Amino acid sequence: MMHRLISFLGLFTFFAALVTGVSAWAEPDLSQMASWPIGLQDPATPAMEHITAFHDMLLYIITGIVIFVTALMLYVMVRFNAKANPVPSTTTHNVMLEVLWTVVPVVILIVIAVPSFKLLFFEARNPEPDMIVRVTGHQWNWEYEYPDFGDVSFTANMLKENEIDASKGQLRLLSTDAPVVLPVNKNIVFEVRSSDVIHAFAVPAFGIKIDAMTGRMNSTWARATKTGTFYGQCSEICGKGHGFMPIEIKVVEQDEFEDWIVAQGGTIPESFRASEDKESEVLEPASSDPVAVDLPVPAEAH
Ligand SMILES: [Cu+2]
Repeated sequence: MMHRLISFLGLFTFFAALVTGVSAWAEPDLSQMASWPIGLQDPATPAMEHITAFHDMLLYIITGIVIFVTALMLYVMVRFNAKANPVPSTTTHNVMLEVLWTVVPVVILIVIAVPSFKLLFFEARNPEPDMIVRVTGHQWNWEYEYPDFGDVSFTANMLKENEIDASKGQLRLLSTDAPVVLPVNKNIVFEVRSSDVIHAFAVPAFGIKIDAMTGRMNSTWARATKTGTFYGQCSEICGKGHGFMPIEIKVVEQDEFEDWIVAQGGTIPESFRASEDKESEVLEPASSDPVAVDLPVPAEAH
């Protein structure tokens, strides 16, 4: 009896430690890149909110399928092994069963496909832009231009390890000497190109990843819904400096953004200043459940 109690206590302690350990492990701040996190980075745009919701829905579906198939297999192994069931059935057809195992997967695929395509179109069609940022990939840094704000352009290089100032929140391999500054709650279209080989402009918290090609321009869009610093990395193997051309984006309030543009020697067009009061097209998800959401289709850019 005592023996059993001790082993029960041991088991209990083990699981308690496991649960505590896992919850401590899951705790990293997902607003930034974190070591060994569980889950995706916190979304900073509607597109990433939809991606996260879609990912979570898929996780429920796949978990259900895994549990169901595992239970079926265990049942068959126990109930129909040679010892338990020495005389096997000779049944070869069962219409009901065959219809079911065709129809149920089709229904599951449709349930996945509908929100998947909605999300794909939502991301793929640029809304009416409030501003454009031209991004050019080079071996191995990123060049940024703000064509709507006069002559603002700069190249952002990764900070070397001895240049990192942790007190400013700078991060190794992610911080740059010239962060991209963007206004919050504005439709920003990124026009992405390359001057040499294929790179890819990717910012996980924005839910964007697009190839930077030579000889053509790709575009994607983001509407940051909160201020803060967000990081990305080149996501196409582009040579020996591939891991060392990070993207650092600071999202700030509009007046702070305008001050920054002026400090860079740029000018603020009247239309942009005016848009401060006027809400540009808001792309808010109506619900976190992608199946229930009727995603707004952004107006086509000219
Ligand atoms: Cu690259």
